Amino acid sequence: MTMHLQGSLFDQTDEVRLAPLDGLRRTRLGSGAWIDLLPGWLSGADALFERLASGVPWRAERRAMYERVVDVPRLLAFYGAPDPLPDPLLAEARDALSAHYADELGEPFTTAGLCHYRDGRDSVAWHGDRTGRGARRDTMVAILSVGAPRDLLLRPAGGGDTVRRPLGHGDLIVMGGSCQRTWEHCVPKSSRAAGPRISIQFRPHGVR
Ligand SMILES: O=C(O)CCC(=O)C(=O)O
Repeated sequence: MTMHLQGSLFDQTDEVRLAPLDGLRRTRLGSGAWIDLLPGWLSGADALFERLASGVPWRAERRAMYERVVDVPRLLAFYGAPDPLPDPLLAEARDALSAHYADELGEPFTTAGLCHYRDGRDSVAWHGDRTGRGARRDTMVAILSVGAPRDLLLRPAGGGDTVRRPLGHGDLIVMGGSCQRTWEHCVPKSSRAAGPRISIQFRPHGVR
């Protein structure tokens, strides 16, 4: 199953290229959590979207939820540290992030999780990436977004005001510090007609 992007509506550039990461801007959320944002990190993102949509072996999963087993409302793929990534541009992105954050993170980004939101009905519920080291230590999760714009929402884990960050075609967001422990994030369903979106999440070893 391949869902195509109406490319020319999103990105007018043919050259697929990552911008320098020194354009990242940090927002401190509180409790040691922060987000870095770089809109338009990737230009020419239509081509990457099409390659990933058609080339990644997407899995539809089902999960136990309370007393029922339900469809996970998005398609998934995961590449662990030893796995070759499905596109050379993803390796370039991972390596650029690892170099940029080397001092602050102290380890490289090694895994890539991919989510394919087929339309506005697909979503991810409130959560923190707390499986593994994200539960105990500060870490970083970097997300490159391609395709239809969707909102990423963040809120303090104990409750509080929600922060909304619209993620567009080629945008980068990095959640860092204590963000996975002290805050939660989600991509809510959208009642607006939303086209397909692919999110690529880079994480260090042992963070899920
Ligand atoms: O789609 C996104 O940008 C967020 C994905 C996410 O939070 C996750 O898969 O854990």
